[in-house]
Amino acid sequence: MARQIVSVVGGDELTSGTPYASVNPARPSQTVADVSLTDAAGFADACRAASAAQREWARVPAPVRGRVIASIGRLVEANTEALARLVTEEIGKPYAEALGEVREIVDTCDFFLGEGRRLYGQTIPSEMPDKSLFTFRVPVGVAAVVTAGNFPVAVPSWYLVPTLLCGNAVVWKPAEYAAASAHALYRLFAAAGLPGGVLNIVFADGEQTYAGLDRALGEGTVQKVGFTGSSAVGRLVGELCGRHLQAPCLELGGKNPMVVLPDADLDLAAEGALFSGFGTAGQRCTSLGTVIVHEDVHDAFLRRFADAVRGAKIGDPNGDVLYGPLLDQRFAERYEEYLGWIRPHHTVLPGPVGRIDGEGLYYHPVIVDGVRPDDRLFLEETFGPIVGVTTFSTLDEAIDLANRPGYGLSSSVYTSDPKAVFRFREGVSAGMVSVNNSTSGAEAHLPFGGNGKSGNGSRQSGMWVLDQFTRWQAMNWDYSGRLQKAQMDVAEI
Ligand code: UN1
Repeated sequence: MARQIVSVVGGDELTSGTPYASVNPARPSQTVADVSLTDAAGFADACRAASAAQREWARVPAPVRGRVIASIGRLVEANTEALARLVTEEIGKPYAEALGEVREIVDTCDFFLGEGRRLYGQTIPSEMPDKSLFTFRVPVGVAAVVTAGNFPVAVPSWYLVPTLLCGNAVVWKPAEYAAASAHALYRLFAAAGLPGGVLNIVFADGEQTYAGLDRALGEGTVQKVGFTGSSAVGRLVGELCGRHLQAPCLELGGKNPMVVLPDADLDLAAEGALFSGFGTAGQRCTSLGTVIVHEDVHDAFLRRFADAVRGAKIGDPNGDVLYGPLLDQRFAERYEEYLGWIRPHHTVLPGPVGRIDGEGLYYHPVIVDGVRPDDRLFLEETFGPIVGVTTFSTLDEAIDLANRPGYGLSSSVYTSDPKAVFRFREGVSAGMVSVNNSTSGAEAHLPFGGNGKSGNGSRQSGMWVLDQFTRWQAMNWDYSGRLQKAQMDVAEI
């Protein structure tokens, strides 16, 4: 029987709402969860509940909040297999990758539990005697976190863990098609002893979420928005936040390039292209978009890449496969539109294009050789198992091509020349650069994020995320007993 999933606000379940079925994309006739979606008013209520709970949570000493994070990590670790199985069932992610995703939550908890004993401020010298200056990190208040379903538990943890650690309350709106996985993670967080109202989970469709967020921002019950999803929706979220004078944390799409220089290990490059282009069925924001390969090694690389793709196993995500089905029907439909961007000047490898016969949302892997810089396939994110290939003759040209689509999330360069590595790093607009490695596979303690159409420059993960979910407060303390005026009473020597 399918699970019944409802929003939880201030510790209470919201039982009424619009029904939505989250299905198994490997067998869409199987419902994984019957979800009840709330509306804009429900979303705004959750933000009010979070606001009411936040002040008390912020007064819990940060090291004690760190212990709660430690408990979350232990609970997640103890439930690794069950959570990974559920992720596989609900979004079709291969089980081995789903295990890795759960591991990433534990890594994130491991990193931040100690931060509860740091969260440092500073002492700063004053320009006047008998006066001291200090800085403190203060929680922003309530964070509204809206996440995608391709990483239904790891990427949300990148927000939830540091945000809660810093003393904020959270309203989390996960993707509906990954509701059961999100709800399972929520329950583990709640079981670790978070007071009611500090973490709220709300299921709602995109339109109601947007309207609810608008209302909450207007009421002053949300101080920071975190959004992971498409560049198109990220723009709407950014505009909405801008109207309320807020800068959101945006983690958006990518058209991530892989540059293969003539001295590259071509076997390694082909293996990297296979994993970063087709792993997770190309549905990571860090997935490879286009291989930009030097003209002298194009044929030799393409042969290896096509052979690797031909040998890839696609199928039941519980088995040993490179990838399983696409996430959900709506992604399959959108992906079929992107396949329409293939043009007569393209060469398609290794074989058939489109849906694989059968019930699940399985698609053939596609390499498109000969993409040109003005092709849609070169310029736009496709979020599916399709990778373009184009050529270059100089490194400057390769860097230009890498930056042309205007995203700037991840990138990779294959070469054995350190000079080329550093020139590439300096020239590429991406927030992340891999050397002789996949575009995907970021680790939980490095800054993660992009520029341009990939985001507004905010970074998640590691200590950098603290600047998103805390604000600096400056304090000065004059113990001279006189009114010392800054700039006017500077001490003389
Ligand atoms: C995403 O696709 O939204 O770097 C995040 C990676 C993962 C995270 C991807 N650790 O591939």
